[in-house]
Amino acid sequence: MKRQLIFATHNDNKVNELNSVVPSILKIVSLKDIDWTQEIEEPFYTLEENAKEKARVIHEALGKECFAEDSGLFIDALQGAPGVFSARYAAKNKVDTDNVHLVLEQMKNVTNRSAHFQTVICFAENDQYHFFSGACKGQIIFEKTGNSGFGYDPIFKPTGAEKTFAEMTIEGKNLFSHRKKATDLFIKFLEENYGSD
Ligand code: ITT
Repeated sequence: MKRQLIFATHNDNKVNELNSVVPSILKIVSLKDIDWTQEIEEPFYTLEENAKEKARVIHEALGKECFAEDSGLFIDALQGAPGVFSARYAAKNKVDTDNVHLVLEQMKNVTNRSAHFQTVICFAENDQYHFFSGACKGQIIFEKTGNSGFGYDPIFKPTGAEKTFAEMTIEGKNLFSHRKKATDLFIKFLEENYGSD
């Protein structure tokens, strides 16, 4: 029988990326799948605390194990911005294209293009919280390139790649991705603590 795990997210792209990585024994159930429409506040200044908050709200409300993740793009020349505020960098409502345009505008005359994505997954079970982290280094390019993915994918080229994340398939992105690295550690933890079946 499949093991069901709630992923406390409203972001379908994150769910698709997770589903491309998790073993078939796991069934990922998103907030949409359980008809949880309320937005969960992310009031903190670190990915860890916000990931924990999303996992905690659902864990306490439903009394079931679940996980959440918080991610961000950290740009060296912008002192780590947009960072933990990546989803709402340009304005309060989350619009990916506005965020991307603001970054491109701020980076217009900047020569240091170094940046990294970071993901922190928080897994909540029996009122305990476990954390798994992954990062991906790369460069911010000058123009949006590619139509796949989400968020800042069209302006981020990972180190060692010829393409932006938005020019890659999910499998291609997984060769570099922050989210894939964090998810691998999470899966390893589940296998070590619960077995692989
Ligand atoms: P949930 O909180 O519901 O999980 P969200 O989209 O609000 O979904 P975050 O709070 O973690 O997610 O915000 C992270 C933002 O950072 C996200 O909206 C994207 O703009 C960006 N981001 C995160 N991971 C990314 C990735 O792999 N590629 C491109 N952009 C990414």
